[in-house]
Amino acid sequence: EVFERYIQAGKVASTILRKGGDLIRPDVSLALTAAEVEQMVIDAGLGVAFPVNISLNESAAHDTPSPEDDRTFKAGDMVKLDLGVHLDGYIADTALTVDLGDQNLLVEASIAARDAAIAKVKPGVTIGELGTAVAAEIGSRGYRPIANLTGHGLDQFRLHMGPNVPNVGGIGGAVLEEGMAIAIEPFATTGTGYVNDQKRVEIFSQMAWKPVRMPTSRKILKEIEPLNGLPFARRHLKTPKPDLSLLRLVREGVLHAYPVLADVPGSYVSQAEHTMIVTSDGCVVTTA
Ligand code: MET
Repeated sequence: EVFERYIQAGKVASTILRKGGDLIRPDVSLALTAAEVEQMVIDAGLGVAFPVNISLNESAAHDTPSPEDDRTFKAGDMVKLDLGVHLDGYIADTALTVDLGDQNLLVEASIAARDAAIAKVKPGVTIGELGTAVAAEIGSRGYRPIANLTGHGLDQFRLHMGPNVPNVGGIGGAVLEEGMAIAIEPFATTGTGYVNDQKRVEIFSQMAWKPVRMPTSRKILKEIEPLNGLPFARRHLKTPKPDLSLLRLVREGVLHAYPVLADVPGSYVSQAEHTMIVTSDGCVVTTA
């Protein structure tokens, strides 16, 4: 049953996210952390729904180690760990922030915002009400919510779909319905409240299925076929020298690129995320 699979994916994701968070210490390698976290998912017999995102400081999301990554965590870093686990395509998407400095209030702001929004979830509630709750919690603590990042609906093998759950007020529209799977993920920042696409791109997903010519491109598409459109990382590819083909496939509209998303240099961003299923009188948080 679908509901049971969401619950099972959520349980595994929650346990592994906590263990992953415990690995994050100064001098620990990001590449090793990503590999260990993803291996825990595989060892649990579930699927990695997207490359584990490890985003530092002003980076909010979509960073993951490159194939030749040599970064280590440093004292003072604000580390977002964002994990996706799936069972037969039913996804649990959950994130926490580890503060290796002394900005715990920033970490608490995104947690409080997430939990305030979750408390409002039930059929008939508009996404605008959730955004208002998020913005109030973060704003009252003296930080800004990131306005151009949102939570999202989920479906089988679909990580992002409607409704989008805003992190700011004043965006009305869509209404929650019983049975929807949604991820709520507020980001709190000391920066501008907007993220920009960075040059670095590590994560891609297939968005169109059409024939391509170049042998390397064909190899890449063959390799990612089992993912059914879920995102993958450059470091996951076995195809040699994939970078030119990746660029070309993005240009041809076959792949979607997810550039690293960052607020201004020197700022700090925190994130907290749970996945939930809307029930008749509220919701069940699968990743609690
Ligand atoms: N969980 C993050 C998101 O929903 C990372 C996905 S990988 C592109 O965007």
